[in-house]
Amino acid sequence: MRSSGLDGIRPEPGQPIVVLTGAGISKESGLDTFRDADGIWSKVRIEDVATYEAFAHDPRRVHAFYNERRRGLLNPTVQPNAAHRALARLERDWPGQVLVVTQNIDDLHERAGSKNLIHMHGELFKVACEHCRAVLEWREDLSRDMRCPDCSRAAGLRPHVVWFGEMPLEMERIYQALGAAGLFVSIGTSGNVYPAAGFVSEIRAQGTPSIELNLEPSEGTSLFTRAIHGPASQVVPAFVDNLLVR
Ligand code: BV8
Repeated sequence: MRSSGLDGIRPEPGQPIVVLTGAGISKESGLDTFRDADGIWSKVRIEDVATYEAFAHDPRRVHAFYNERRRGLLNPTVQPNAAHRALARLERDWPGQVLVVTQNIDDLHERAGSKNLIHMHGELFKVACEHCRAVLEWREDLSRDMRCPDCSRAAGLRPHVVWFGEMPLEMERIYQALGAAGLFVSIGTSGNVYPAAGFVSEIRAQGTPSIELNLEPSEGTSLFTRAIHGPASQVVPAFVDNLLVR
């Protein structure tokens, strides 16, 4: 039976901490996860809305899928929760670097105050132009006929989101951070989607301690040194308090 505290895995002051987050950290802010019973993939198929082929085949349907999620994220009832805020506090108060690598495309980590942050699967409030490669802030609905503000060409704008089969962003920087980490923390992810789900195996192979903070055991839970299960808004602040106690 794994112990649930930090004894034996507490990083030394000055050691970097890498935190991976997934949809579960935003659930208590009112955003759906993907693989829970009522999750996004229970309502729509990945093949229909989250691949480049889907976009090429039916751009109107893919735009509608992301337009609906972008409007949902603009809803004023959707706010960062105590877990997002605890990670911003950890970055501010931990005597060493803290990097948050999120699979999420919402902006709740930024709004909670996290600065050292990588969106490896892209961002809902950004669009990319396939003609001029510009990546631009975007909060309205998007459609195929809209013109790129930079190059003025139409039929080239897409959500700045990494679809299945596309390379996640900033992988080199992520693997460098994992290689130097004194502790790896995984929060609110089911461990289904690669390469993110493979990070814990890299960490384990280099002998770095890891901890999973999740509502329930993830696919890869046995690979973690430690696991604490419960809602993120409760277990993450308690974890951060414990880390910062000295
Ligand atoms: C790529 C788009 C290659 C944006 C997403 C092995 C190696 C490499 C690739 C693969 C591989 N095996 C298979 C692949 C292909 C594929 C893949 O992993 N498929 C899976 C389904 C098997 N991977 C890819 O295609 C990736 N690309 O590898 O490219 C390549 C190589 C060279 C050159 C070019 C290409 C791209 C993956 C990214 C896809 N895009 N999103 C969007 O629409 O959002 S993935 C999607 O899943 C989201 O980003 C999401 O974040 C991510 C992971 O899901 P989770 O965040 O974990 O969410 P989930 O619902 O699953 O789980 C939520 C968890 O929270 C649960 O455990 C739940 O218990 C918990 N929870 C719930 N409530 C709470 C809670 N926890 C705490 N508190 C709560 N209150």
